[in-house]
Amino acid sequence: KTANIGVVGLAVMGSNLARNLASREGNTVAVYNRSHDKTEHLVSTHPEAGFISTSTYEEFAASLSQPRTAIIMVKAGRGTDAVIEELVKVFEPGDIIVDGGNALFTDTIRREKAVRETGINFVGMGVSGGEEGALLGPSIMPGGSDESWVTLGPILKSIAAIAEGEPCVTHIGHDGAGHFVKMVHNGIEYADMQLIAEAYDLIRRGTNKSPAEIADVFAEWNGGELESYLIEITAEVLRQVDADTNKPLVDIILDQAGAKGTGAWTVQTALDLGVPVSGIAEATFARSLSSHAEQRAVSRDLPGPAQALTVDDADSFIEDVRLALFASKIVAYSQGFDEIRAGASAYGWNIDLGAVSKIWRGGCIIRAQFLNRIADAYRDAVELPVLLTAPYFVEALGRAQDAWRRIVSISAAAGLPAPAFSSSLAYYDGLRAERLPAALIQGQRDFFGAHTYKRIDKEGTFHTLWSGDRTEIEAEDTH
Ligand code: NBP
Repeated sequence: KTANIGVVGLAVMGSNLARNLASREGNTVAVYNRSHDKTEHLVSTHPEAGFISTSTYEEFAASLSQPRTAIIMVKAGRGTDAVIEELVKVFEPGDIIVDGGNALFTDTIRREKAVRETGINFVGMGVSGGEEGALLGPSIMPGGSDESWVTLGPILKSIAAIAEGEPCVTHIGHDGAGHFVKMVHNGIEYADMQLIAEAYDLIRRGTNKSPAEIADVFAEWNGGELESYLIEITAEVLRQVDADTNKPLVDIILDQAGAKGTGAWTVQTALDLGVPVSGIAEATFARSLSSHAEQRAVSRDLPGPAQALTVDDADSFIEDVRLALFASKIVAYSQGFDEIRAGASAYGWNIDLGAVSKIWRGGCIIRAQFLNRIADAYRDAVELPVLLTAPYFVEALGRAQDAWRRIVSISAAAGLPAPAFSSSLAYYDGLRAERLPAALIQGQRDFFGAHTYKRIDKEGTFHTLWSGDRTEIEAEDTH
């Protein structure tokens, strides 16, 4: 018996992905794990899958039909390099090694280059949707060569989530493109979660509604333009009652948010690319701030405003919060797609942004109705420079902006942190501005560092002789 696909790494993600693969018509799956007991456990608990159990890399390679195709699902980092090193020894030119772990895209670019030298294909593949997604249908973001996509495409389409009849997988682009897009997906996820958390907090403080009552608000929102997995699970979390204390679980959970680093990668990469993903950055920093318990403890007595948040009409306040959330969410996605566009241009990937939005409609954490509107926007204008200037979003922002401004003002006046709401609004107004005070910054830079500036009224690069007679001279362009 030979397998058409193999999985290396049988912790929760690998096991579930292997079972997903095995459940599809026509697939026979070979499995391997460094500690063989995990392999035995998977094979014996899932006889229906018909796995081919292997205990060495040689046996694993021998069990695969050609071109051999193996998906690695191990802890990202050194583990991935260790497995690649072994597979390269037993695979042959034309075979395909896929890394489905959460690799940093620059590692994927490096690995692809190294593996390609051997004639073996290397595909970095983002997989989103957690354990359940891996088992039932994830959103899959493969990079790698066109040649590997020919073999891999049909297999991945068969295991991906389905959204409106279409599998949630597309060939994103060469080498690290898939992991890059997965990284930005996670960054957008951070922003989306922070915005929802700010909305919850404002409603709670503004209306004194209980978490269970706010769960109803989110459940209702989930029936409209905010419909998404994250809004849906927010209602579930808010409704949960702690068995020990009988209090809402959300009041018992320690308010320090963890992070595994993909949000930070998104922001670090955006800084390198010069893309202002301020909403994603605020969301990432908000998690950091929350986790600095000692700093929060010594800051608790800092002065705040005399006036607490007062809300006269709870229903209209909640509607304002909803609109602020929607507008800020549009900004977060617009910034995320801007980063993908910039990454594609910097790394030479040909990424179809509309196709990316479509494969996020199912299987992944940010799955949402709204992504159809993004797909529409890129269908109508492939080269759209700013996503939020597409007609649908312009209309939505026009409808939301007054409420958004009210919410940002009210929260600032009441001393309530709403960093993602307010930074998203500042980004929006920054983009809209006819003139920005960047002109003054250029003047300052020229003053202390002779960094030169351009003029609005004539070509060329200029410097003012600040320490001399303050006349202007034409200068070399030094930036
Ligand atoms: P883990 O990230 O916990 O990794 C455990 C697996 O890595 C085990 O199979 C382990 O083998 C193997 N491994 C390690 Br550690 N070092 C190894 C080495 N040097 N050589 C060979 N194998 C090695 O597993 P996971 O949570 O299933 O995640 C797998 C990948 O999927 C990760 O990259 C993760 O970031 C990514 N991912 C996870 C999720 C999620 O929701 N959990 C979602 C999307 C992507 P052993 O059994 O012999 O120790």
